[in-house]
Amino acid sequence: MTSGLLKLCLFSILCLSLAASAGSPPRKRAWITIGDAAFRQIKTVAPELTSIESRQVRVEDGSEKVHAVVLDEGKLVTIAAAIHQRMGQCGGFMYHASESEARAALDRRRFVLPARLYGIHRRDVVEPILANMQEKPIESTILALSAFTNRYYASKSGVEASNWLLSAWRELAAGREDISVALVAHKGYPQSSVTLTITGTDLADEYVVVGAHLDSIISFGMSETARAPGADDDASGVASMTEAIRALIDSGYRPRRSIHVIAYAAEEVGLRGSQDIAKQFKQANRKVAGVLQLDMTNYKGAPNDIYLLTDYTNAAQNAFIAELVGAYLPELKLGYDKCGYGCSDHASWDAQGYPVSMPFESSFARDNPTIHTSRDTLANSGGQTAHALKFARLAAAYMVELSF
Ligand code: IPO
Ligand code: ZN
Repeated sequence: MTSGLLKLCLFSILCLSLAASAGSPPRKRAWITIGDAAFRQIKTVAPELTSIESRQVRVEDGSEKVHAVVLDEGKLVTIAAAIHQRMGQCGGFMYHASESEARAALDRRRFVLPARLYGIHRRDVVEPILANMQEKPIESTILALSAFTNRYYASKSGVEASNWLLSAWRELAAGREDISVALVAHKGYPQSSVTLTITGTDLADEYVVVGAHLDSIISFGMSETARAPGADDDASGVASMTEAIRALIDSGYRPRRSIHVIAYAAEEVGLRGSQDIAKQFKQANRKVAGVLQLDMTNYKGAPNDIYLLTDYTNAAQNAFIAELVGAYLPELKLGYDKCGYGCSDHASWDAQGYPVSMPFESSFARDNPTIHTSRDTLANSGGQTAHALKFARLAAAYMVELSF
Protein backbone atom coordinates (compact mmCIF):
# COMPACT_ATOMS: atom_id res chain seq x y z
CA MET A 1 0.00 0.00 0.00
CA THR A 2 1.32 3.44 -0.85
CA SER A 3 1.82 5.77 2.09
CA GLY A 4 -0.85 8.10 0.69
CA LEU A 5 -3.40 5.34 0.68
CA LEU A 6 -2.34 4.18 4.11
CA LYS A 7 -2.86 7.67 5.48
CA LEU A 8 -6.26 7.87 3.84
CA CYS A 9 -7.25 4.55 5.42
CA LEU A 10 -6.06 5.52 8.86
CA PHE A 11 -7.86 8.82 8.50
CA SER A 12 -11.14 7.11 7.51
CA ILE A 13 -10.90 4.69 10.42
CA LEU A 14 -10.27 7.56 12.78
CA CYS A 15 -13.22 9.51 11.40
CA LEU A 16 -15.55 6.55 11.45
CA SER A 17 -14.65 5.65 14.99
CA LEU A 18 -15.04 9.23 16.12
CA ALA A 19 -18.45 9.46 14.47
CA ALA A 20 -19.51 6.13 15.94
CA SER A 21 -18.40 6.95 19.47
CA ALA A 22 -19.97 10.42 19.46
CA GLY A 23 -23.58 9.38 19.11
CA SER A 24 -24.67 12.99 18.75
CA PRO A 25 -22.65 15.35 16.56
CA PRO A 26 -19.75 16.95 18.48
CA ARG A 27 -20.54 20.41 19.74
CA LYS A 28 -18.79 23.21 17.93
CA ARG A 29 -15.78 24.62 19.74
CA ALA A 30 -14.64 28.20 19.79
CA TRP A 31 -11.56 29.90 21.20
CA ILE A 32 -11.25 33.27 22.87
CA THR A 33 -8.45 35.35 24.27
CA ILE A 34 -9.35 37.36 27.34
CA GLY A 35 -7.68 39.57 29.95
CA ASP A 36 -7.03 38.15 33.41
CA ALA A 37 -9.57 40.26 35.33
CA ALA A 38 -12.40 39.33 32.95
CA PHE A 39 -11.30 35.69 32.95
CA ARG A 40 -11.57 35.48 36.72
CA GLN A 41 -15.08 36.93 36.49
CA ILE A 42 -16.32 34.44 33.88
CA LYS A 43 -14.87 31.56 35.93
CA THR A 44 -17.51 32.31 38.53
CA VAL A 45 -20.29 31.49 36.02
CA ALA A 46 -18.35 28.85 34.07
CA PRO A 47 -15.85 27.32 36.52
CA GLU A 48 -15.04 24.48 34.09
CA LEU A 49 -13.19 26.87 31.77
CA THR A 50 -9.43 26.62 31.87
CA SER A 51 -6.84 28.48 29.90
CA ILE A 52 -4.82 26.51 27.35
CA GLU A 53 -2.11 29.16 27.40
CA SER A 54 -1.48 32.35 29.36
CA ARG A 55 0.92 35.11 28.62
CA GLN A 56 1.90 38.42 30.16
CA VAL A 57 1.52 40.92 27.31
CA ARG A 58 3.06 44.35 27.20
CA VAL A 59 0.85 47.36 26.62
CA GLU A 60 2.11 50.91 26.17
CA ASP A 61 2.30 51.71 29.87
CA GLY A 62 2.42 48.40 31.68
CA SER A 63 1.44 44.79 31.13
CA GLU A 64 -1.58 42.54 31.49
CA LYS A 65 -2.03 38.78 31.71
CA VAL A 66 -4.02 37.37 28.81
CA HIS A 67 -5.44 33.83 28.52
CA ALA A 68 -6.38 31.68 25.54
CA VAL A 69 -9.46 29.61 26.41
CA VAL A 70 -11.36 26.88 24.53
CA LEU A 71 -15.13 26.55 25.00
CA ASP A 72 -18.40 25.46 23.39
CA GLU A 73 -19.53 28.02 20.85
CA GLY A 74 -22.90 28.19 22.63
CA LYS A 75 -21.13 29.51 25.76
CA LEU A 76 -20.04 32.72 24.02
CA VAL A 77 -23.31 34.53 24.74
CA THR A 78 -23.15 33.66 28.45
CA ILE A 79 -19.61 34.91 28.59
CA ALA A 80 -20.35 38.20 26.85
CA ALA A 81 -23.22 38.75 29.30
CA ALA A 82 -21.12 37.83 32.35
CA ILE A 83 -18.37 40.25 31.37
CA HIS A 84 -20.88 43.00 30.84
CA GLN A 85 -22.65 42.35 34.12
CA ARG A 86 -19.60 41.91 36.31
CA MET A 87 -17.14 44.32 34.77
CA GLY A 88 -19.42 47.12 33.66
CA GLN A 89 -18.77 47.92 30.03
CA CYS A 90 -15.14 47.31 30.45
CA GLY A 91 -12.96 44.50 29.29
CA GLY A 92 -13.79 42.19 26.48
CA PHE A 93 -12.58 39.21 24.58
CA MET A 94 -11.46 38.31 21.10
CA TYR A 95 -13.08 35.43 19.23
CA HIS A 96 -10.91 32.94 17.30
CA ALA A 97 -12.05 30.16 14.98
CA SER A 98 -9.13 27.84 15.80
CA GLU A 99 -6.65 27.02 18.54
CA SER A 100 -3.72 28.20 16.45
CA GLU A 101 -5.38 31.59 15.88
CA ALA A 102 -5.99 31.94 19.61
CA ARG A 103 -2.38 31.10 20.45
CA ALA A 104 -1.15 33.46 17.74
CA ALA A 105 -3.21 36.25 19.30
CA LEU A 106 -1.17 35.94 22.49
CA ASP A 107 1.91 36.69 20.46
CA ARG A 108 1.70 40.45 20.04
CA ARG A 109 4.37 41.25 17.52
CA ARG A 110 4.80 44.86 16.56
CA PHE A 111 5.57 46.09 13.10
CA VAL A 112 8.44 48.44 12.87
CA LEU A 113 6.90 51.23 10.87
CA PRO A 114 8.87 53.50 8.63
CA ALA A 115 9.39 56.69 10.61
CA ARG A 116 6.84 59.25 9.54
CA LEU A 117 6.23 62.73 10.68
CA TYR A 118 3.05 63.46 12.51
CA GLY A 119 2.28 67.13 12.33
CA ILE A 120 -0.04 69.99 11.54
CA HIS A 121 0.44 70.89 7.88
CA ARG A 122 -2.98 71.45 6.32
CA ARG A 123 -4.76 74.18 8.28
CA ASP A 124 -5.90 75.63 4.95
CA VAL A 125 -7.80 72.42 4.18
CA VAL A 126 -8.87 71.32 7.66
CA GLU A 127 -10.36 74.55 9.03
CA PRO A 128 -13.03 75.08 6.33
CA ILE A 129 -13.99 71.40 6.52
CA LEU A 130 -14.47 71.58 10.29
CA ALA A 131 -16.50 74.78 9.95
CA ASN A 132 -18.84 73.03 7.51
CA MET A 133 -19.58 70.11 9.84
CA GLN A 134 -22.95 69.89 11.54
CA GLU A 135 -24.99 68.05 14.15
CA LYS A 136 -28.03 67.44 11.96
CA PRO A 137 -26.53 64.80 9.63
CA ILE A 138 -25.10 63.01 12.70
CA GLU A 139 -28.55 62.96 14.24
CA SER A 140 -30.15 61.50 11.12
CA THR A 141 -27.58 58.71 10.89
CA ILE A 142 -28.02 57.80 14.56
CA LEU A 143 -31.81 57.83 14.25
CA ALA A 144 -31.77 55.75 11.04
CA LEU A 145 -29.42 53.13 12.47
CA SER A 146 -31.14 52.89 15.84
CA ALA A 147 -34.52 52.46 14.12
CA PHE A 148 -33.56 48.94 13.02
CA THR A 149 -34.98 46.42 15.51
CA ASN A 150 -31.40 45.49 16.22
CA ARG A 151 -28.13 45.33 14.28
CA TYR A 152 -27.06 41.98 15.68
CA TYR A 153 -24.42 40.21 13.59
CA ALA A 154 -26.63 37.14 13.11
CA SER A 155 -30.02 38.77 12.58
CA LYS A 156 -32.00 39.84 9.52
CA SER A 157 -32.19 43.47 10.65
CA GLY A 158 -28.41 43.34 11.25
CA VAL A 159 -28.00 42.58 7.55
CA GLU A 160 -30.52 45.27 6.56
CA ALA A 161 -28.64 47.89 8.60
CA SER A 162 -25.45 47.01 6.77
CA ASN A 163 -27.21 47.38 3.39
CA TRP A 164 -28.73 50.68 4.49
CA LEU A 165 -25.29 52.08 5.28
CA LEU A 166 -23.97 50.85 1.94
CA SER A 167 -26.60 52.93 0.11
CA ALA A 168 -26.09 55.96 2.36
CA TRP A 169 -22.34 55.95 1.66
CA ARG A 170 -22.92 55.34 -2.06
CA GLU A 171 -25.01 58.50 -2.11
CA LEU A 172 -22.17 60.48 -0.49
CA ALA A 173 -19.73 59.13 -3.07
CA ALA A 174 -21.96 59.73 -6.11
CA GLY A 175 -20.12 61.28 -9.04
CA ARG A 176 -16.61 60.66 -7.67
CA GLU A 177 -14.58 58.17 -9.74
CA ASP A 178 -11.90 58.02 -7.05
CA ILE A 179 -14.29 56.80 -4.31
CA SER A 180 -15.54 53.23 -4.00
CA VAL A 181 -18.05 51.82 -1.56
CA ALA A 182 -18.32 48.08 -0.87
CA LEU A 183 -19.54 45.32 1.39
CA VAL A 184 -16.99 42.99 2.98
CA ALA A 185 -18.59 39.59 3.59
CA HIS A 186 -17.49 37.49 6.56
CA LYS A 187 -17.49 33.73 7.07
CA GLY A 188 -19.97 32.16 9.46
CA TYR A 189 -22.51 34.99 9.83
CA PRO A 190 -24.66 37.06 7.49
CA GLN A 191 -23.75 40.64 8.45
CA SER A 192 -21.18 42.36 6.23
CA SER A 193 -18.83 45.18 7.06
CA VAL A 194 -19.12 48.29 4.88
CA THR A 195 -16.15 50.21 3.45
CA LEU A 196 -15.63 53.51 1.67
CA THR A 197 -12.28 54.18 0.03
CA ILE A 198 -10.98 57.45 -1.38
CA THR A 199 -8.05 56.45 -3.56
CA GLY A 200 -4.99 58.58 -2.85
CA THR A 201 -3.62 60.80 -5.60
CA ASP A 202 0.04 59.77 -5.24
CA LEU A 203 0.47 57.35 -2.31
CA ALA A 204 -2.54 55.20 -3.15
CA ASP A 205 -1.04 52.07 -1.56
CA GLU A 206 -0.78 53.73 1.87
CA TYR A 207 -3.93 53.82 3.97
CA VAL A 208 -5.41 56.04 6.62
CA VAL A 209 -8.07 53.91 8.29
CA VAL A 210 -11.03 55.17 10.34
CA GLY A 211 -13.51 52.68 11.78
CA ALA A 212 -16.57 52.25 13.96
CA HIS A 213 -18.78 49.22 14.53
CA LEU A 214 -22.05 48.70 12.82
CA ASP A 215 -23.55 45.94 14.98
CA SER A 216 -25.50 46.20 18.23
CA ILE A 217 -26.42 43.80 21.01
CA ILE A 218 -28.26 43.52 24.30
CA SER A 219 -26.68 41.49 27.05
CA PHE A 220 -29.73 39.52 28.04
CA GLY A 221 -32.23 37.78 25.77
CA MET A 222 -30.69 38.58 22.41
CA SER A 223 -32.84 37.24 19.52
CA GLU A 224 -34.03 38.19 16.00
CA THR A 225 -36.71 40.43 17.48
CA ALA A 226 -34.92 41.78 20.57
CA ARG A 227 -34.71 45.57 20.60
CA ALA A 228 -31.09 46.73 20.53
CA PRO A 229 -31.05 50.34 19.30
CA GLY A 230 -27.34 50.85 19.99
CA ALA A 231 -27.69 54.60 19.47
CA ASP A 232 -24.51 55.37 21.37
CA ASP A 233 -22.92 51.92 20.95
CA ASP A 234 -22.10 52.41 18.18
CA ALA A 235 -24.45 54.24 15.84
CA SER A 236 -22.77 57.38 17.21
CA GLY A 237 -19.31 56.32 16.02
CA VAL A 238 -20.63 55.41 12.56
CA ALA A 239 -22.48 58.75 12.45
CA SER A 240 -19.40 60.80 13.49
CA MET A 241 -17.31 59.04 10.87
CA THR A 242 -19.99 59.52 8.20
CA GLU A 243 -20.19 63.26 8.89
CA ALA A 244 -16.40 63.54 8.62
CA ILE A 245 -16.50 61.83 5.23
CA ARG A 246 -19.47 63.91 4.08
CA ALA A 247 -17.67 67.16 4.85
CA LEU A 248 -14.43 65.93 3.33
CA ILE A 249 -16.15 64.96 0.08
CA ASP A 250 -18.15 68.19 0.09
CA SER A 251 -14.93 70.21 0.24
CA GLY A 252 -13.59 68.51 -2.90
CA TYR A 253 -10.41 67.55 -1.04
CA ARG A 254 -8.25 64.87 -2.73
CA PRO A 255 -5.94 63.03 -0.30
CA ARG A 256 -2.41 61.96 -1.28
CA ARG A 257 -2.75 58.69 0.69
CA SER A 258 -5.86 56.54 0.43
CA ILE A 259 -8.53 57.05 3.06
CA HIS A 260 -10.36 53.89 4.06
CA VAL A 261 -13.46 54.14 6.23
CA ILE A 262 -14.91 50.96 7.73
CA ALA A 263 -18.15 50.13 9.55
CA TYR A 264 -17.32 46.79 11.11
CA ALA A 265 -19.68 43.87 11.49
CA ALA A 266 -19.74 41.70 14.62
CA GLU A 267 -17.72 43.79 17.11
CA GLU A 268 -19.93 42.83 20.04
CA VAL A 269 -19.20 39.12 19.68
CA GLY A 270 -15.41 39.12 19.89
CA LEU A 271 -14.28 41.80 17.40
CA ARG A 272 -14.89 39.37 14.55
CA GLY A 273 -15.38 41.78 11.61
CA SER A 274 -12.41 43.97 12.45
CA GLN A 275 -10.13 40.99 13.11
CA ASP A 276 -10.92 39.66 9.62
CA ILE A 277 -10.18 43.00 8.02
CA ALA A 278 -7.01 43.78 9.99
CA LYS A 279 -5.69 40.28 9.17
CA GLN A 280 -6.49 40.81 5.47
CA PHE A 281 -4.53 44.06 5.53
CA LYS A 282 -1.54 42.31 7.06
CA GLN A 283 -1.75 39.35 4.69
CA ALA A 284 -1.80 41.72 1.72
CA ASN A 285 1.18 43.51 3.28
CA ARG A 286 -0.70 46.83 3.08
CA LYS A 287 0.93 49.93 4.46
CA VAL A 288 -1.15 51.69 7.07
CA ALA A 289 -0.22 55.22 8.17
CA GLY A 290 -2.61 54.92 11.11
CA VAL A 291 -5.95 53.65 12.37
CA LEU A 292 -8.58 55.57 14.36
CA GLN A 293 -11.42 53.78 16.14
CA LEU A 294 -14.64 55.55 17.14
CA ASP A 295 -16.70 53.40 19.49
CA MET A 296 -19.24 55.57 21.36
CA THR A 297 -19.01 59.32 20.77
CA ASN A 298 -22.27 60.87 21.89
CA TYR A 299 -22.65 60.42 25.66
CA LYS A 300 -20.75 62.93 27.77
CA GLY A 301 -20.44 61.23 31.14
CA ALA A 302 -17.30 62.83 32.52
CA PRO A 303 -15.69 66.29 32.79
CA ASN A 304 -13.28 65.98 29.86
CA ASP A 305 -14.55 65.95 26.29
CA ILE A 306 -12.36 63.21 24.87
CA TYR A 307 -10.59 60.37 26.69
CA LEU A 308 -7.75 58.74 24.80
CA LEU A 309 -7.35 55.08 25.65
CA THR A 310 -3.73 54.32 26.46
CA ASP A 311 -3.86 50.51 26.45
CA TYR A 312 -3.71 48.45 23.23
CA THR A 313 -3.13 51.68 21.33
CA ASN A 314 -0.06 53.43 19.92
CA ALA A 315 1.56 56.06 22.16
CA ALA A 316 3.15 58.05 19.31
CA GLN A 317 -0.11 58.29 17.42
CA ASN A 318 -1.96 59.17 20.65
CA ALA A 319 0.43 62.10 21.04
CA PHE A 320 -0.43 63.15 17.48
CA ILE A 321 -4.17 62.98 18.30
CA ALA A 322 -3.51 65.26 21.27
CA GLU A 323 -1.66 67.60 18.90
CA LEU A 324 -4.65 67.62 16.52
CA VAL A 325 -6.98 68.52 19.40
CA GLY A 326 -4.66 71.35 20.46
CA ALA A 327 -4.46 72.76 16.94
CA TYR A 328 -8.02 72.34 15.68
CA LEU A 329 -10.26 71.85 18.72
CA PRO A 330 -8.50 73.94 21.39
CA GLU A 331 -11.72 74.42 23.38
CA LEU A 332 -11.85 70.69 24.17
CA LYS A 333 -10.44 69.09 27.31
CA LEU A 334 -8.51 65.89 26.81
CA GLY A 335 -8.25 63.04 29.32
CA TYR A 336 -6.67 59.58 29.35
CA ASP A 337 -8.00 56.22 30.45
CA LYS A 338 -7.80 52.47 29.80
CA CYS A 339 -10.44 49.93 28.96
CA GLY A 340 -8.74 46.53 29.13
CA TYR A 341 -8.25 43.62 26.78
CA GLY A 342 -10.36 43.37 23.60
CA CYS A 343 -12.64 46.26 24.51
CA SER A 344 -13.22 47.45 20.94
CA ASP A 345 -12.00 47.08 17.36
CA HIS A 346 -8.78 49.04 17.95
CA ALA A 347 -7.50 45.82 19.59
CA SER A 348 -7.80 43.99 16.25
CA TRP A 349 -5.42 46.42 14.55
CA ASP A 350 -3.11 46.54 17.54
CA ALA A 351 -2.94 42.73 17.45
CA GLN A 352 -1.66 42.92 13.87
CA GLY A 353 0.92 45.51 14.83
CA TYR A 354 -0.70 48.58 13.26
CA PRO A 355 -0.68 51.94 15.08
CA VAL A 356 -4.17 52.63 16.39
CA SER A 357 -5.88 55.16 18.67
CA MET A 358 -9.27 55.27 20.29
CA PRO A 359 -10.72 58.57 21.47
CA PHE A 360 -13.64 57.78 23.80
CA GLU A 361 -16.71 59.75 24.90
CA SER A 362 -16.25 59.37 28.66
CA SER A 363 -14.06 57.96 31.37
CA PHE A 364 -14.07 54.28 32.24
CA ALA A 365 -15.80 54.91 35.54
CA ARG A 366 -18.51 57.14 34.10
CA ASP A 367 -19.49 55.58 30.82
CA ASN A 368 -22.98 55.26 29.38
CA PRO A 369 -25.01 52.97 31.68
CA THR A 370 -27.58 52.14 28.97
CA ILE A 371 -25.29 50.41 26.47
CA HIS A 372 -26.09 46.80 25.63
CA THR A 373 -29.70 47.40 26.71
CA SER A 374 -32.88 48.41 24.87
CA ARG A 375 -32.48 51.85 26.49
CA ASP A 376 -29.43 52.85 24.44
CA THR A 377 -31.34 55.54 22.53
CA LEU A 378 -30.49 59.04 21.34
CA ALA A 379 -32.86 60.43 23.99
CA ASN A 380 -30.76 58.72 26.68
CA SER A 381 -27.62 60.43 25.35
CA GLY A 382 -29.31 63.77 26.00
CA GLY A 383 -31.24 63.92 22.70
CA GLN A 384 -28.45 65.95 21.05
CA THR A 385 -25.38 65.22 18.95
CA ALA A 386 -23.02 67.99 20.08
CA HIS A 387 -20.65 65.48 21.69
CA ALA A 388 -20.51 63.25 18.60
CA LEU A 389 -19.70 66.32 16.48
CA LYS A 390 -16.43 66.81 18.41
CA PHE A 391 -15.32 63.30 17.43
CA ALA A 392 -16.47 63.85 13.84
CA ARG A 393 -14.25 66.96 13.66
CA LEU A 394 -11.32 65.13 15.20
CA ALA A 395 -11.74 62.30 12.65
CA ALA A 396 -11.86 64.78 9.75
CA ALA A 397 -8.69 66.54 10.94
CA TYR A 398 -7.01 63.15 11.37
CA MET A 399 -7.96 61.99 7.87
CA VAL A 400 -6.69 65.15 6.19
CA GLU A 401 -3.43 65.52 8.12
CA LEU A 402 -2.43 61.85 8.00
CA SER A 403 -3.32 61.43 4.34
CA PHE A 404 -1.07 64.36 3.36
C1 IPO B 1 -16.36 50.75 26.03
C2 IPO B 1 -15.25 51.30 25.45
C3 IPO B 1 -14.30 51.98 26.22
C4 IPO B 1 -14.50 52.11 27.59
I1 IPO B 1 -13.10 53.18 28.79
C5 IPO B 1 -15.61 51.55 28.17
C6 IPO B 1 -16.53 50.89 27.39
C7 IPO B 1 -17.40 50.08 25.21
C8 IPO B 1 -17.03 48.77 24.65
N1 IPO B 1 -16.59 47.83 25.62
C9 IPO B 1 -18.21 48.22 23.88
O1 IPO B 1 -19.17 47.71 24.37
N2 IPO B 1 -18.11 48.31 22.57
O2 IPO B 1 -19.08 47.82 21.77
ZN1 ZN C 1 -20.72 47.52 22.86
